[in-house]
Amino acid sequence: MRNSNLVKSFGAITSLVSFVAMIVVSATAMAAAPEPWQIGLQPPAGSIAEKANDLHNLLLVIITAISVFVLLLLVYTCFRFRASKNKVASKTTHNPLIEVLWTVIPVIILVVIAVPSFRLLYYQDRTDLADMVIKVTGAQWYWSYEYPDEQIAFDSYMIDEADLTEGQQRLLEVDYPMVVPEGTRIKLLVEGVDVMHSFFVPSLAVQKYTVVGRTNETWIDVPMGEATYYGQCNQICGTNHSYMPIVIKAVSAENYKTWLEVAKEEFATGPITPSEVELASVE
Ligand SMILES: [Cu+2]
Repeated sequence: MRNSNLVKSFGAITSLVSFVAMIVVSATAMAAAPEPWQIGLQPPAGSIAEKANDLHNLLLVIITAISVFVLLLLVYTCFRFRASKNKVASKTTHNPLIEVLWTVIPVIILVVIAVPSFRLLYYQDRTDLADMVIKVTGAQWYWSYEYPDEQIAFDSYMIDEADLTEGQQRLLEVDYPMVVPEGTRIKLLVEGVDVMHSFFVPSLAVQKYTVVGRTNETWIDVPMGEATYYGQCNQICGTNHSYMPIVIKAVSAENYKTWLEVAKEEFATGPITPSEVELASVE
């Protein structure tokens, strides 16, 4: 009883902390980026990230309870069985009840962890309800974004530190971000052209390896509200691995339309066929 109260109040405290963090973040123009002295995860954006955050909070409660229990057990054992009070050592070798308990209880804990883990794993794996498709290609050392339905494609390079303007994030800004309309579910087709990279945006809880010659699928659930989501390649991919950030800019439907008009002029590719993509990557 006391334990479940403890778990409840711990859960309440973590929810309160994330709630306050979300208010602070939304008050300072929505930008999902790492912050100096950050301890927890970035505030979750969209359903996948919210579910991942909930699982993280559940695991935090479980792992804290286990750590405290093991610590107390160690302290008690050191005190209770200290040499000065136990001149003759105990010869106990087996205790069936304890042995069953320390096998069954961890199994139950693992099952409690496995059920929500698998549920989330399958939820974030793919969606049938995508509003649009974007093909993401990882290259040494930049990202390419293709919008097959709009027939546009463009490369996205990091902005050098010397060229940053006031308020921009070091090592995280790019010249051409992936622009998406707010409140959409986007299917991402992820591929690599030279070595393995990884498309990782923490606030949207998406991380997918880009593998040469293989198209991986994942999706992002971009919530309502104009916001900038920052991410990075998180697969060690060569010298400039740290210099290929990801920027996803969520804009209103109206602004997206305006961007699309300009983008269609600037980044027109004509119909994209797989063979063309392959050829472009070879050149
Ligand atoms: Cu990379």
